[in-house]
Amino acid sequence: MYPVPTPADKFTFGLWTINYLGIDPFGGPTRNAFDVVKVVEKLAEYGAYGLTFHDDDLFGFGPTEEARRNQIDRLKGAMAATGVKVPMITTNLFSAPVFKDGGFTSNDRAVRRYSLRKVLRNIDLAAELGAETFVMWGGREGAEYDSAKDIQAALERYREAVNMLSEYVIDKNYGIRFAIEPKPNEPRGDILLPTVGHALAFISSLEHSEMFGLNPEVGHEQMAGLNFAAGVAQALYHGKLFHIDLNGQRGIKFDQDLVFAHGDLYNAFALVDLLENGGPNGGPAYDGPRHFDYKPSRTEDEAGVWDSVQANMRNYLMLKERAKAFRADPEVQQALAEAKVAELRVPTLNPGEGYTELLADRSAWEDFDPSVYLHGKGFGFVKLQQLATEHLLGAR
Ligand code: GLT
Ligand code: MN
Ligand code: MN
Repeated sequence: MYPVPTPADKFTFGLWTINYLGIDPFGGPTRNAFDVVKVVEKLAEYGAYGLTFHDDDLFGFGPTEEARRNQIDRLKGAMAATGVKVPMITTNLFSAPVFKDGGFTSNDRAVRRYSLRKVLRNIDLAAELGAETFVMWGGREGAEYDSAKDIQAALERYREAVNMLSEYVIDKNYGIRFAIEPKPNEPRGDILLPTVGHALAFISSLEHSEMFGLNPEVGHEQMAGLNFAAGVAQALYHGKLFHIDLNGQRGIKFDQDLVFAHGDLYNAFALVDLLENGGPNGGPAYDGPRHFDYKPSRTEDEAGVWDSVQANMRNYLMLKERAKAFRADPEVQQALAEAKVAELRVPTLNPGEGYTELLADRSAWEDFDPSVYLHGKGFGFVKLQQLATEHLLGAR
């Protein structure tokens, strides 16, 4: 039996994920979109906590004021009826032709000014719906050709844009934080702020850097061959994991957006273990929404869409159970001790020690025998990984 999700698990879904029509560069839609009220009702039925969306997911690009308000009010009605929350919203600066060279960093200044107005309008909506996080995925902020984009100018324009947005949130007293979502490529040949590391460096340059963090996505780091759980650990280390996009990816290829854990299962296990058990006292290291940003495969009909919604949550909860059992297993505890995993938390220098004391410490050099590390002093990491495998496969 699998565990049953409840709103306390804080599972959220993008409206664009459930309403992905199956369009890819080689073929048109294989499904119709669901009405937002139905999506909210279904999410409530399955035990999810919330829904997220872009402006254009809810009322399309360039709606009349009346159509926009009507959809917002219908969503609010469904939220009130079900208790489903909207903890995050975001703006689409990538679908309409006007954004073909990006929003905040388009070479065309008029497009940049229009983009800022679109985002300001959506920040107001985020505040109206009680969202705490505003995600910025700059899928079109990039280029195909090196000579076509002045990267340093693009970074400066991005910085100018988000500095202004943070001023707006402060002046309006909105209590919203921004989460930048890196992606290496697709739809652009190369995207600005391609990885967690690039985004962290950029954030440190902002005027109100405390208001900016990350919304890393499993597949986006894995598309670049990077270890997602390790990237998330670094984001946590810097206090910058503001939100997270969970999905599945199998290797370095186009962005697959598979169901969470349907890609690199080991890394999904490591990730859930980190989020749930990686805090300073062994508790959760992250308490924000567990947001699924995936695409129900093009092959699925309506039943397949709802199956995939449930699969995301079940996989997370099953991995959470597996990770808990892994941590509680005395053999694992012993293997962790043998592998000296906790020893890395011990500072390398003694309290008050500097290079003078270290240079005087004979045990660190003169009396230290590095030769015993040849054919000895193994760490037993393989044994530990095998224990993880046995827990992951339900053999323990
Ligand atoms: C788009 C993208 C996602 C982002 C969304 C937020 S939009 O679907 O593929 O990774 O999280 O803008
Ligand atoms: Mn993706
Ligand atoms: Mn995403």
